[in-house]
Amino acid sequence: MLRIAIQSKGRLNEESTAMLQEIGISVDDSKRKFLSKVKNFPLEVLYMRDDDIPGIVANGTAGLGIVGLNEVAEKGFDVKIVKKLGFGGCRISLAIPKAVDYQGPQWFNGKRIATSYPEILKGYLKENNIEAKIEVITGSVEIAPAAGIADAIFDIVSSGGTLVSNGLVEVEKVFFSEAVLIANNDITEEDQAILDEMLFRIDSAIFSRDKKYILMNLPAASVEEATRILPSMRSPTVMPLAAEGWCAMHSVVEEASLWEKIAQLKAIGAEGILVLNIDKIIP
Ligand code: PRT
Ligand code: ZN
Repeated sequence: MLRIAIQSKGRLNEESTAMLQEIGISVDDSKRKFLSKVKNFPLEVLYMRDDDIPGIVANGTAGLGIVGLNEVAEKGFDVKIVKKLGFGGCRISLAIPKAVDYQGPQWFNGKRIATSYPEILKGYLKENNIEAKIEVITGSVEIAPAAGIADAIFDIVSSGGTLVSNGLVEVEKVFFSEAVLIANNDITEEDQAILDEMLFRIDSAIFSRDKKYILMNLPAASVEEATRILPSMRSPTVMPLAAEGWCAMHSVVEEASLWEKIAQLKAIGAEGILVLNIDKIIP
């Protein structure tokens, strides 16, 4: 039975479960369970600490895993990165006390840097010819400079709020991460077919994200212009209305440009504009 390892609790747990739900895989999310079977898909879900996921996938205990790219890079296990999933975005950065007059990465020469990501940091220091001492800490890295344990930190940053509240500034963004789907290098043909079906569904879910369905009434004379404003997957759907000289147009629009498009459509006479959520798009 193909297994997928996901984080049992923590930042990626909810979104990993939601991603599986989104692709029609109903997960029994009682977190007390270590292993749970999926009812409507040939898959078992294994709940683990994120640190253990790359190793468990590399040794084949689970064929698949969802984990931060940072963990995969840090642990160095040989696994296939099958898909970036578009959630859990963060970066690992070097940060220093804000009073320091920082001129560039050479500042780190001879300094002590606290981190939970020694391997990624080693790679960066080597690439930049910096000799620094790495202090490995597994939690609350951001307090290390104030506690006198280190001169700087190398830690995960997302909004930057934690750095600010600890009097630190981010000076080098070193590694960009997000949640990824990883796979064992030697999964069977049968498991590969299951993975392919999952990937097909994931692509559709990612494609549907941040898109809205838009419909409106429009003077027939404006259809050409509206088609330019709303380039759809192939072309927008246009239907005549009972009222002479009017038609209805349906299309898909990126949420980011929604209000800008609405303004343009109103300017060419669009009325009765409806914007609806999309559940799935199969391109
Ligand atoms: O118990 P387990 O070992 O499974 O979990 P964990 O405590 O090791 O990891 P967890 O749940 O904190 O994070 C899991 C994964 O989420 C990480 O490996 C990253 O891939 C991803 N991720 C995304 C983050 C963040 N954003 C994040 N902001 N992981 C941690 N943080 C922490 C960071 O360490 C720092 O303390 O949040 C703080 C910074 O956040 P901002 O927003 O203040 O900058
Ligand atoms: Zn962890």
